[in-house]
Amino acid sequence: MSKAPNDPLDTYKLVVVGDGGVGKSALTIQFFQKLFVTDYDPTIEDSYIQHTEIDHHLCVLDVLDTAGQEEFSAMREQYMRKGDGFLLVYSVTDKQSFENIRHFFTQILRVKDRDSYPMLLAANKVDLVHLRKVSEEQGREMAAQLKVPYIETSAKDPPLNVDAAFHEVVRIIRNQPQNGDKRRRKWWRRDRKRKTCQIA
Ligand SMILES: Nc1nc2c(ncn2[C@@H]2O[C@H](COP(=O)(O)OP(=O)(O)OP(=O)(O)O)[C@@H](O)[C@H]2O)c(=O)[nH]1
Ligand SMILES: [Mg+2]
Repeated sequence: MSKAPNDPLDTYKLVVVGDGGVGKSALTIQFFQKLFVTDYDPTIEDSYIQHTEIDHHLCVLDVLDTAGQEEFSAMREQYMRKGDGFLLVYSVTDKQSFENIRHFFTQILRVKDRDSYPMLLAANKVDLVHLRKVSEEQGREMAAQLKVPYIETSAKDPPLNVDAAFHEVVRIIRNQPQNGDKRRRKWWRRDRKRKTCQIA
């Protein structure tokens, strides 16, 4: 979270990640423009910015909609560095996209050099009931293992939990401990200890 010099409002940089075709752009466009995009046009990188009121506090939401397609995966570390919080999106109709969530999760923690980071697991396309391959139970179990909240979404009209998903990530960012308490990844702590021992 940061404050621009002339902007008294908190700015939250959210990054939407997940495999290609899971609905990252559809969710983002539904959130910002209140419409459902039916066509699939693979994203390279799009960003959206808007003033939003969340829990009676006005803030600036700066959302980066990323490329899920493997050919753009080299850009991932760069955008991960910029994010204050992440929406990890998979499609309930695509088992592989669900399994790949772990890779995004692990990469974010590695790039941030942290044990945990503000993230939310979003199970998208729940309107496609007959095509569903990943159950709510499996989704919740994954979320529990990763220790992140779980939400079921649909970007299709009428949207389900789209605003709630973006707002929840902001809440997680707001509720995290202040800078001094942020925990570094364990290996880093071990590494530091080892260095200290060598010096002594
Ligand atoms: N039924 C249904 N279709 C959806 C939903 N979300 C997205 N779609 C459709 O799924 C397709 C892919 O959606 P996108 O939002 O473009 O996927 P993406 O994750 O942005 O894909 P990349 O940009 O390649 O990473 C489009 O045809 C969307 O209309 C949803 O919640 N329900
Ligand atoms: Mg997209």
